Amino acid sequence: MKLDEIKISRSIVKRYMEKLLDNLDVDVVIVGGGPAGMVAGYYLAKNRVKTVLIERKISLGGGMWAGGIMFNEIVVQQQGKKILDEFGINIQEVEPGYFCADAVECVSTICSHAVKAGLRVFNLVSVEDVMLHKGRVDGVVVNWTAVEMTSLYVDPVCIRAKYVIDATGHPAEIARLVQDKSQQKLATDTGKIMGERSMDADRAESIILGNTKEIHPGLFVAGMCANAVFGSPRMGPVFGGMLLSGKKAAEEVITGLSV
Ligand code: 48F
Repeated sequence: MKLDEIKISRSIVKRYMEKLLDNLDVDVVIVGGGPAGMVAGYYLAKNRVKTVLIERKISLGGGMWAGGIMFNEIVVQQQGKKILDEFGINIQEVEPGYFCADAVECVSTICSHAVKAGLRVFNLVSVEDVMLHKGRVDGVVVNWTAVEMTSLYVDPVCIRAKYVIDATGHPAEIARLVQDKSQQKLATDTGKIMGERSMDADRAESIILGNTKEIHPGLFVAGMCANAVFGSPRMGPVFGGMLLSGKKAAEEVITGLSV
């Protein structure tokens, strides 16, 4: 068969448009494809929840690719290990209770499982705003990352969702939009983003699941974003909390969808 460039182009445009049209009104939008977002997406999709993940960059994985100081190994504790085991990721116990895994294997395997479970990913797309109706976050406003990078004034499009999960990591971008742009109160002690605190890996990991919750009607926080919003410490390249937080966010959203 002789290849026709126009048929190649038509195939891509047709498939992408079908995906986009089919995912403009969904159950859940996850913003950010780091470890927390990918794991949340996996458990939601596995439970047949119609879920879209929006990632600004070309590839999913966020900070996980880089391990610690670009040494591409991550550490998890016993609890986090259970999630890596579920994905069949190779693990080595380097110190008693400290399990190491190859960061590239982690990202590629979790991403693959999530997509095969049915998670729909739109990469190279950024969330620049939320939809807010009657005091509830009920969707996101998206644009091409290339538009964001060039600062061209191009109007966005919207995706409606019953729940949005902010998994944008340290900057807590979606919570910040809700606080600053929409002047909404968040479910923290101060009603505002309390800010990330300095490194305390043990406390950060022990507190993150408690911080993984709905902080405004319709908006959950997961991963490092959850600690940043609640004024909790960072934990560096130990990733158990990220995985467990993603799983907990999915479980809480599923509970919310069923009531
Ligand atoms: O930063 P990131 O990996 O967040 P995470 O899942 O994991 C944090 C760890 O990597 C590490 C750590 C572990 O102990 O502290 O830092 O909480 O992934 C966040 C992703 O969100 C994307 C960003 O490109 C990254 O891949 N992102 C951020 N803002 C937006 C976004 C946005 N407005 N729209 C789309 N994607």
